[in-house]
Amino acid sequence: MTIRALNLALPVLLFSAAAVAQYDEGLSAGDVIQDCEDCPELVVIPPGEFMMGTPISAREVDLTRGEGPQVKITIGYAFAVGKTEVTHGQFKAFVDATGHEPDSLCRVWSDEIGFNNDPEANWLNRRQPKRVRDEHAVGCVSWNDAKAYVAWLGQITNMRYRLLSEAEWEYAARAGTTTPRFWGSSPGEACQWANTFDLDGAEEYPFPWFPATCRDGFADLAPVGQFKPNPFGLYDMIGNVWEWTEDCWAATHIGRPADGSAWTWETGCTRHTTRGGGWLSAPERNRIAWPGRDPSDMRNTQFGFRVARDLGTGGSAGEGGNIRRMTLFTSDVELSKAFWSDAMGYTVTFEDAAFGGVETAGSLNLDEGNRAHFVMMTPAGGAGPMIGLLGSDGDEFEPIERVGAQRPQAGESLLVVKVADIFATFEKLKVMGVRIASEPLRLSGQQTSVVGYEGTVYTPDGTRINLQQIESGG
Ligand SMILES: [Ca+2]
Repeated sequence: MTIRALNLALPVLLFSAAAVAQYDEGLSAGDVIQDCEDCPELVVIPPGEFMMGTPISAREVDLTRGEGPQVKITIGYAFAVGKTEVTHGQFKAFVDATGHEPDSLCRVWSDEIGFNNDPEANWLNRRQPKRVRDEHAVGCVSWNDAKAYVAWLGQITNMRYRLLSEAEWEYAARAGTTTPRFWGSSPGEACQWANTFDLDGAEEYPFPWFPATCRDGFADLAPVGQFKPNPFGLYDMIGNVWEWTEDCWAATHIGRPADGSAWTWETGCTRHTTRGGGWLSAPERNRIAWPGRDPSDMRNTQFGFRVARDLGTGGSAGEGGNIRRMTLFTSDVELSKAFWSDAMGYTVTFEDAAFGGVETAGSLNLDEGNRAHFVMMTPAGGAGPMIGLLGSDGDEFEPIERVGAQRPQAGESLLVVKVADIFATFEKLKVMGVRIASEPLRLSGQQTSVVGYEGTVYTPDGTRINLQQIESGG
């Protein structure tokens, strides 16, 4: 489901002569979207350009980390960025759904031995905070864990979720500002904007560096979103947890892609850039431009991440999860309407007058110009007429007659045709609260004359539905 919150800039724009730029999915800068109940909320970020890094003449600049000289980056596309860091509760939903097990061993603080790689510490038990809540930012997760999480989000939503590139991260963090911190220059003003190492932290933790000379109310990790957002409406872009980015770390910005894409090596890399500082880091590292350089499998109590997502539909990038067409058949018209409009977030026009010509309310997750159609077919064997939904991702709409040879057998209540990733569909259904009766399994093709996958689910009202992917035909 796509939830659109009020654009925060709307009251101003109402009195402005300038038109509000509209991006894919009909979204504007500042819109907040959420693709599923457990998905992170996202803020739509406009295209733009900025100078990445820190001027070499700046008072605070760390050339050993490659934060200078500056390079100009032009981001020619709007995209969506996690409003907050990924939370413990959101990561828990991923672990529950997938069984993904982040490794134990996390770098934490101990009053007895200081910083140490604790083999008993993990994302569930990070020592700091002593008792983790769902609203806390997730921590003790590696770059690999973060990549697995965004891949899963892509699968269950069929949206292109990913980590931010380092350039996108800095662009989003700056939000049009050019100062070392998005509130200005002074680390001593951090406490209304960010959870950094402060006087509250210094009372509890004897770290060997100076705190910011203010009190933010948290000695260690904070729940997300406790401080003022930056001008883009993003929270904790400085402080709380460090955020993994897609990029390989490099000792300079010279040579990096100028279009906002991630800078990575064909051979892969062992160190990725982390950004934004953290609750225990020194004030000079809690700056927009200061990059961490950390091993992909490293876990640290103050290391988490934030997600990004491309606008527009088309499946998860790199996962082969594009849903090109999907067809749902059920003999229950009302169930079908409710299932697709409520559960999948589609707006569907019932083109067949027999079904009332009704356009359902709600959001349309297909690109402009794409269509989703309910179609009717009469299966062999005397069962009653069925209706289905045929959607398109931008390819020309293909009528159901194309798959006439694959019509369902009598007694089958539903057929999904040419869903590119039936497993992604199952994950999506799980998130919707649909009970999975049987996981997708490969068919022999004996009964359907095709090779594919099938599984059975129950809708929330208990109706049994068979799902099937057809690999051939069409
Ligand atoms: Ca952060």
